[in-house]
Amino acid sequence: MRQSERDDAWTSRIASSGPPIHQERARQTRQLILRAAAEEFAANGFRSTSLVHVAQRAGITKGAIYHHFGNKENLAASVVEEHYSMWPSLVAETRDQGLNSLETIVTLLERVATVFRDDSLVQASARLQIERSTIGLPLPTPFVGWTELMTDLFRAAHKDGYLRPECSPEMAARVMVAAFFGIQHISDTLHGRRDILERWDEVKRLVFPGICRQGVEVP
Ligand code: LUB
Repeated sequence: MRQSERDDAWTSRIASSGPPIHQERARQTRQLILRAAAEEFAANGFRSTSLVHVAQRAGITKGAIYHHFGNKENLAASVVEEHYSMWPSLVAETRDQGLNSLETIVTLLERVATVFRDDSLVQASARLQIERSTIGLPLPTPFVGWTELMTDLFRAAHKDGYLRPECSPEMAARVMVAAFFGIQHISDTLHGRRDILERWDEVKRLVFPGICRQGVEVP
């Protein structure tokens, strides 16, 4: 059973029981647990995180965590799933700003860098992805979603004439996802992501000119 089916099975079993107020309370408790677990996973990693500490941080019982998620492995996998579910709304908001195709990419990645700096759920997911072999559950394959999304965005930039002829949207997407993953990982390891926006700015200033047609000004 895929993680998302497992997660849906847990959620639907809880959410479908009882009146709407109970379902809303179940949803809120689930979010509270995910956020508390993300703080613990981001700080201590999968193995060293204890559900007792997650429960204490969330201000609920350990039983409530078992009720919503079953075990620590399922909780970790749900944190990763929750992370990936965050991006579509951020992408949609950025696409709706009326920017051109190149501005949209640059603006989106700057917003993503900010989220990586500030959001413990994203930070926890990035760490759990690195520790994925210790979790023992299927997790979303990293990088695939972002590479597909960036390819789509660079196809628009290619159509608008912003890309060098020798740079395909697929190439641009692979380079940009690799560069972004690298800067967020190094910034996290060395500086707790405090300097991620400065590192992103260097990628923007040095990598984009290598992707864009001569004379295109990178926003
Ligand atoms: C992104 C990470 C960290 C890729 O899975 C992913 O796509 C990612 C690991 O989970 O950075 C760059 C946007």
